[in-house]
This record gives sequence, structure tokens and C-alpha cells, in this order.
Amino acid sequence: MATAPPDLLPPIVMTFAASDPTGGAGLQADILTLASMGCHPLSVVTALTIQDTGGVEDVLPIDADWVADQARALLEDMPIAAFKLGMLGSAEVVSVIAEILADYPDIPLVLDPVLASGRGDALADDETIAAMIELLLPQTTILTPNSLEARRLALDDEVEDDDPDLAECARRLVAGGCEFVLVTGTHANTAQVVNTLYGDDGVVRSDRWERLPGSYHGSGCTLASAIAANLANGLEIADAVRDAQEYTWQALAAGFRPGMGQFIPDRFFWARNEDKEDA
Ligand code: PXL
Repeated sequence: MATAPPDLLPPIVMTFAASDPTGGAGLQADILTLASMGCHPLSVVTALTIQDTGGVEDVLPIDADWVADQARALLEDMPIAAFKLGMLGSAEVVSVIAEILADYPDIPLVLDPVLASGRGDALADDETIAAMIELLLPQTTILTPNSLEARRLALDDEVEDDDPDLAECARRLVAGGCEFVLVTGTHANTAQVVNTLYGDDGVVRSDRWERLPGSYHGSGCTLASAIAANLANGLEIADAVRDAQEYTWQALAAGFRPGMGQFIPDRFFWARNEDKEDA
């Protein structure tokens, strides 16, 4: 069968994430964001969830061999421009993903360390978190924790009353092997949301955004996928991060509340703007 040359393809991004049937977060959020930003998403399912816009009811991790086989089949068939990792479900799954990624060291990797939902449901156990730090961090181009996740990942269990500030957390995470860390400030008690990108030499850029009212489901997944899409499209890291924040802010500003719980970002806000203006 004839195949299109790579330069005629949209950039292909492979996401490893858990299904969120609401379409708010997780795999569905990644697919919507990547497609909206001009990429073709390949979706490797790491877990299933039962949830509505009010909260997560249950999680079923997918067998690690099934995760590996989903990815390997795609990787042997198609060229990948970027990887994005979200909720991974178990330490075994983290381990097989790390093994696969080690075969593709030149492809940018965005790691969104999903530890809990925005509503507080735990989405990673201690063993999964430890595996992420040990096996994935050293392969990561950019890690995108919120401030709570940054603290959890950077805290030194051996030190009594360890209380690093966010800059120190970022320094430790870069020392742990990732190239860049974008710490998001949605959980901070500040008038504006401040997101800060750190690299080897400290702060690379810091961006401030008007804090939107309401509680959003899937903002972190949207931001991390948008960064992956921008890297796949060839942007440098600082530009990829800036543009992805702009995209995410607009998706949140256009968010809607389809049920009784959280708001969902509208990742296709640009496709609907004209209708709104005409109305
Ligand atoms: O927003 C983080 C997240 C990621 N992935 C899945 C989720 C959530 C939050 O609920 O359900 C599947």
C-alpha cells in the first residue's frame, strides 16, 4: 500500500492516557486538543474511568502488556513527532512505557504527572509515583505539574519537615532528569494565575493570566497536550509553552457546564466563535 511522505502528514502525537468518558479530561481531552491544534492523535489507553462532571467513581487500569502492545503496533507503522503522557494507572504501566520511550530518545516527551483529579480523587498510588520519578523523569523534555504535584514529586521523604519552595521543587525535578518544568499556579491563592517555566539555569519564562471564575475539568490535560502539539509543529520550548497557555486560557474562557459539576474547556472555541458573533 502506498503511504504519504512524512512532510504531507499532519504531525502525529502519541498520547498515553486514561479514558474520561465525560470528554472533559484524560484521553478525550488530549484527542480534542491535539486535533484542534492541527495534529493527528494516536491514543494509547492506560486505564478506564467511570465518572461524571462531579467526580471519579472508579478506575480500571489496563494490563501493562496491552498498553505496550497498543503502542508498539502504532510505532512500527507511523512516524511520531511528540509523546504526551497523562494518567498512567499503575507502576507496571509506567515501567513498560518507560521501556518503549527509551527506544525513541530524540522525540520530545511531555509528562503531565496526573496524581489526582481537580476535585481531589486520587489517580496515582505511591508506587506509580515512585516509578514515574525513577523511570520517566529522566526521559522527559517537559514536566507540567501544578504546584501540589510539584511538591509531591520533589519532596524528600528522608528529610524531616522538608518544605521546599516551588523554585527549589523545580530545581530538584530538573536535577532528577527532566529538561524543563512548567509549574502551573492554578492552585495558588493569587489574583492572577502565574505559570513558571524552569530549566537548567532556573526561570526561563513566567506568564500571568487573568484567573477565570469556576472550576474546570481537564485544564492540565489541555495545556500539556497543547505543548506537545506545538513541539510536534516544530516550536522551541519557550514559544511552545507560551502559545499553549494562550490556547488553554481561551479554551477555558469559552468553557461550558454540560452537567451538574465542573466546567469543561471548549478546545474548539475557534470553530464556534463566528457563530457566536453572528448570533
Ligand atoms: O485532569 C486530570 C485527569 C486526567 N485523566 C483522567 C482524569 C483526570 C481528572 O479527573 O479523569 C482520566
